[in-house]
Amino acid sequence: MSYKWLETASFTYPDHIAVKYNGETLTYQKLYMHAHSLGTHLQSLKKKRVGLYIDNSLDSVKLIHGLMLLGVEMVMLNTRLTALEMKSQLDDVSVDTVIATRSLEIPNINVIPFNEIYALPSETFMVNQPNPDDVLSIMFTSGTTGRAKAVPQTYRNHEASHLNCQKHFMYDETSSWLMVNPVFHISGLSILFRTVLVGCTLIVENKFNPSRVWHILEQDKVTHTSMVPVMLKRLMNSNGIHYLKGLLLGGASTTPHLLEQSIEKNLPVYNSFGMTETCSQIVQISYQDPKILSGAVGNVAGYDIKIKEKTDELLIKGDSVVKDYLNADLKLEDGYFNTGDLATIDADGYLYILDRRSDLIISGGENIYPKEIEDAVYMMADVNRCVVIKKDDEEWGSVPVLLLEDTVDETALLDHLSQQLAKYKMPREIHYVDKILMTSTGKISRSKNQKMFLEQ
Ligand code: S0N
Ligand code: MG
Ligand code: MG
Ligand code: MG
Repeated sequence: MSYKWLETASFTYPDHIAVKYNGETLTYQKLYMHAHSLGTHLQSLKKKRVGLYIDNSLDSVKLIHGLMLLGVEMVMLNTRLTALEMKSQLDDVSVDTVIATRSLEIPNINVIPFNEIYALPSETFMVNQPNPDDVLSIMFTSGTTGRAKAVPQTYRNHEASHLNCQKHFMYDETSSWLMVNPVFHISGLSILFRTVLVGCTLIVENKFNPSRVWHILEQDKVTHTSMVPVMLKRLMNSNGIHYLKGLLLGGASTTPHLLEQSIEKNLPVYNSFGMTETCSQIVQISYQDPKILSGAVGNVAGYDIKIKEKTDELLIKGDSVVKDYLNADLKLEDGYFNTGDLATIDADGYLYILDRRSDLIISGGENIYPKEIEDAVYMMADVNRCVVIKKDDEEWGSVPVLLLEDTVDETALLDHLSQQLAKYKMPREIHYVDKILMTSTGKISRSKNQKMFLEQ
């Protein structure tokens, strides 16, 4: 089995449209030529680990394929992060070079603007022949400690994830898949790989504008797409014609109401569960299965998925599951990856996520770990005790709220936090409390404070 995915597609389907962006299209043959040409100018990066600061665009698709021809490990940066957050991630995986499709400045990082690549000296080269366990992409997912964990996703992981997805979500060389999720998340990047692996069309969109999305769905006769619930919710506020065979929903929990509403609009929604560590969805459930409305995210028959006794934590094993983190230990339990999420499996094998891990806030599909915010707050000299909890939010699902014992200069605090944290991580509310509640062992208790906040 060859892992030269673009080369294979360009031989098998040279004239198929590989990618469409903003009215521009490239066939697989042309995409290969573009990727190869970029590769000739990027010889100095061969087999290296390089950061990518890219938006959803044609250039980004060419670039990713070009770097794959060179065997580069791509560190995907979330473009919403601050320069400080990116710098700490890059340092953690020893990266000093970033290619950017838009302007970027990070201290002590060599930034190569995409547009300047063609001016670099060019050399012919042998296209890389990847091994299954070579790392293809690295994504960060925040951890309990507040420090983001680097997740190395291999060729085998991505391929296994695609094969699993295809079984349920039936796409083939005639399909066209609209990518509205950021390419730096696995929700987006997985689509880039799924489409090249079957030789179908990838349609790229950079902003989630509902009326524009409806327009593309109709005009390009899109057959497949992926969304997080906040996107689908926005889509519900307008109408349009579509030819969709599947709309893959994931990244955050959803409500029966949104599912019902979408199904009423004839949208073929598949709810799913997946993570960065599982290289996207691992289980999914079709709109045609009545259990979708009861909150099931899939059936575990045929999967190595189980629930840990006593703790109810969801354990997963499989070829799409990554083996370790680059900067932390991934604890395998009996060969299973412990997701930390609480789940249950019913008598018919349907999986329900009861609660995401208690310290995780998912806002519009972006993961936020309270510890990251608390660490940033503690950098202010006049804060002795604080805790970040979550609050339900009509628009984003949930958002962070900061509880403080001490009175602080809020303007200074917010100014400081905005240097440290991406905008979506900024506390939406700040509350002063008499006492931040502690555990019996004298640590700040997130759950007790969460409960107190809800009851007040
Ligand atoms: C929902 C999105 C598109 C919202 O962004 P939008 O509308 O572009 O906002 P902006 O115009 O840029 O900014 C407006 C204001 O809103 C703030 N903001 C933006 N995003 C958020 C947010 N998420 N939370 C809170 N605030 C946000 C901005 O800061 C700005 O503020 P002001 O006005 O003050 O300047 C965008 O958030 C988005 O793209 N979200 C989705 C991200 C995503 O894809 N997450 C999934 C991650 N999970 C996984 O990848 C694993 C699961 C998975 O693989 C999967 C997931 C979904 C579907 C399929 C799969 C699969 O298995 O394949
Ligand atoms: Mg993440
Ligand atoms: Mg945006
Ligand atoms: Mg490790």
